[in-house]
Amino acid sequence: MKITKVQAYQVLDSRGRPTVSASITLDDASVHTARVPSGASTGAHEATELRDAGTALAEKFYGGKSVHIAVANVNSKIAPALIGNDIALESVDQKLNELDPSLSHEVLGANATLAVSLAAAKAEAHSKNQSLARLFSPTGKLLLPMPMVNILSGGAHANRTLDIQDVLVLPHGAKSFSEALSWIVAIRELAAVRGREQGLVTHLVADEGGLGIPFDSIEEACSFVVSCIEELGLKAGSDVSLALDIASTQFFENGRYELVNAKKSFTSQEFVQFISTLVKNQPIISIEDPFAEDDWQSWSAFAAIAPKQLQLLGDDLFTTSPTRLERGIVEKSANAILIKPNQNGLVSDTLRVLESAHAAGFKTVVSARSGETEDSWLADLATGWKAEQIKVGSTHGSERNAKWNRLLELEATEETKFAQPF
Ligand code: 2PG
Ligand code: MG
Repeated sequence: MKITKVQAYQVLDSRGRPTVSASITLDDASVHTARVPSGASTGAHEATELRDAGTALAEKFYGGKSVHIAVANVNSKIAPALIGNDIALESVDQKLNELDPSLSHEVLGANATLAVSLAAAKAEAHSKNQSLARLFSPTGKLLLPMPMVNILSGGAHANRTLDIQDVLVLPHGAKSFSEALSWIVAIRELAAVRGREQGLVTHLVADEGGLGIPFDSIEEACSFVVSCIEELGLKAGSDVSLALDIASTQFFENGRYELVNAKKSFTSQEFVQFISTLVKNQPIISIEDPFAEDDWQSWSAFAAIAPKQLQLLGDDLFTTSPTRLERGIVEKSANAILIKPNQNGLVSDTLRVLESAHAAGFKTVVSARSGETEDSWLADLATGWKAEQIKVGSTHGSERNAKWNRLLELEATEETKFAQPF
């Protein structure tokens, strides 16, 4: 099938900020639309998100965040290069790389390239009469990823109620995806009730749907979630474990890790010790960005002493970049990578990063952003790509539940297997 039209326009994400939506029309008149997410705790090495700030196109009331330049790049630069071509994700991505050979997609904007790339993936799946998940995994059982789900939020997503960004849970003892999700909903609900009873502030629902309950110490926040897990009759550490996103780049200042709520300040070496003690004292099975994005030394120092079963997960460290992943493999900085398509800018290049990670024995967690849309493509990508884990925030907010619901749909309608990464 051939591409007859490519059109982008500006829409809103879950924070009410503008983002790019792109549609590809095929010669059977079908239209395939994709919307891109946007982060708040973004890494310095992410692909370029083009916004209008400082240009004549900036819309006053969006505070410079409008995306008309990226939209115009799709409509006037990308569209003419694609119209008339056969639909195939690989060739669309190749064309996008030719139009903007910069690694960070700074010419066209990664928000422009990713929107078109995703629309192309959906359009190719349609042309083959497949779902998006099946485009990448045409035969056999689909692998449903283990959900890593946000219970408490802090950092940039919740007005810094906690020093760290997220306390999440991994329900690795569940037998199915739907059972895993039911445990998580119960844990989150109970956390809200018990928080209220203990006189804590529980009304702040954070950017990703987690509870913005303030805790001065990370240990207290962990213990609170563990008590909710156990009250439900689940075993912390074997049914459900904790996963933390420390997002430490956010509080790394002048070479020190500054925990403002805890009123503690650490050198890199001291923070390696602090993290080491934390993972010993709590049933933590995964820890993301414990060290800042360019503090490579601390990453390798901690990796050398970390418990073997601990997932040491790089987000801002790797920013879904092939070169940064390569360095992390060589320097043994981590053993897992967060995969965010909009940190990279293209679907097929993101898949290549995931494949290199798997080849190096790394675990992979496909992840949404704090600013999301109702689009559910991430669930299909995680499944089709055989990523064994997925992170999309909490179980509140339709932009989050769109992804969980798509996974429930795949579980109900396809031959699937539930991933057991732990
Ligand atoms: C992260 C993501 C999602 P953001 O740090 O992992 O939780 O946050 O999209 O704000 O970068
Ligand atoms: Mg992160």
